[in-house]
Amino acid sequence: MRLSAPRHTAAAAVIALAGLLGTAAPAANAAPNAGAPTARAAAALAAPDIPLANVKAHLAQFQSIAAANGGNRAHGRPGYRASIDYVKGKLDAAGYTTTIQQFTTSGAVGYNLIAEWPGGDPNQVLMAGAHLDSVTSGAGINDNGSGSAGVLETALAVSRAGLQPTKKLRFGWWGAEELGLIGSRHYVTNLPAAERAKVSGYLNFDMIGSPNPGYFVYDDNVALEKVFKDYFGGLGVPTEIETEGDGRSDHASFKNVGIAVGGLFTGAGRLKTAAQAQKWGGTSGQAFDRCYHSSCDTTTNINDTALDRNSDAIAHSIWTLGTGPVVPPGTTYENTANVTVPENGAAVTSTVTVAGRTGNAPSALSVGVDIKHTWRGDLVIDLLAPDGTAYRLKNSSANDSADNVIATYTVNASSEPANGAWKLRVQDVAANDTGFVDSWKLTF
Ligand code: DTR
Ligand code: CA
Ligand code: ZN
Ligand code: ZN
Repeated sequence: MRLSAPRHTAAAAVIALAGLLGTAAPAANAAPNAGAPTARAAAALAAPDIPLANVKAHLAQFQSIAAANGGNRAHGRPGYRASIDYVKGKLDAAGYTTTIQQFTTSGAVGYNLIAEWPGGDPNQVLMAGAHLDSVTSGAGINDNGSGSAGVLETALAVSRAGLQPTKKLRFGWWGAEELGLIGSRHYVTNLPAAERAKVSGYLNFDMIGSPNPGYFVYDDNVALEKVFKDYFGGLGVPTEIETEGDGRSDHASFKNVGIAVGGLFTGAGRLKTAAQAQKWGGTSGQAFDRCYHSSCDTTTNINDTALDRNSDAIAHSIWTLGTGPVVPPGTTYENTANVTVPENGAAVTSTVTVAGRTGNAPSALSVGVDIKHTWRGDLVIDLLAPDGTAYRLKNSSANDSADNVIATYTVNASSEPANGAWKLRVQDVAANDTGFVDSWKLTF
């Protein structure tokens, strides 16, 4: 019976710490005195300040485009294509590889713009995006020139910095969001499954400069939410969870195919409460954006502080997630502590802690189990995800009198955030025969 400290915790902590300190940890299950670290994990770099004036210059361009094209930048109208051409021109000049993806909806051609920054691990894609279309009633400067400009200026800051990210940075500007997330859904639908699996996270920015702003953070993924909460915490700005309902912007297209999502929002037509005005300033009883979907959504419909803070938060998220440690596929998280399984008694658990990942666990999560027992048919074995969701690995079986359960199971855990405390739960449900969990591990 092996008696050893659970290497998983130490290993995961070392991996996480190494990611910050810039030295790689040996694999969790590496043999003692394993060779030099296989790859240096990069330390996350600090993001530059995003100049508010630059972001507002993009908004001024969007306003001019709308004025020159019938007063809007809506799907199917010339102002939208002119907006695409403006953003594309800036990115091409900054060294990005850009692609325009066409689609048709409501009888008109729509366009998505995708931009990739050279370098980074193509198997670990970090994506950020914003819808570029407005409604037909106006220029759509807050909704969503603000998000489009914040993402654009962050991409330009990456170029100015000559950033060498650990992840592949990909940016998207979506068409026809106002018609029902059409452009982003077209993108993910046409992204092969193998390519989707490479996207470690998608960050969405739709309305980030509302004139009576709130500071809302999407809570769809714990790791991505934390990046933004930590940023605003550092500013001393309280945040709230974005609660205007899932599915209200392009992140839903990505979440619907199992990609981890996060993002920021400063509010639309809902009224700011007194409590919110107390913590954020502004006017209680008034909408976060009184010009939501209206002709008055112009460059005067922006709160500079909110736009500045959120643009800087976008940069923080790209630098933090894009230059931080890339935990390579095939990393193992193991617990070798022995846990006695009570004979015909209560279930016991053994925990491995996963850290440093972004996104969800894979659809083929490998669960290696090593349980010593004198009648394995007595045993019921489950994998518990960090949120408690149980995945049955093995049922009991009265006739299976063989010794030990030494097996590897594959679990579709793609709906579970990767980071957190995963547990192996084992119960002996029959009399006689005893055993213990010798070790178990997750590999992905
Ligand atoms: N659907 C977005 C505005 C919107 C409304 N609720 C949310 C929540 C999260 C992001 C965006 C929104 C639009 O009109 O473009
Ligand atoms: Ca700034
Ligand atoms: Zn809108
Ligand atoms: Zn919007």
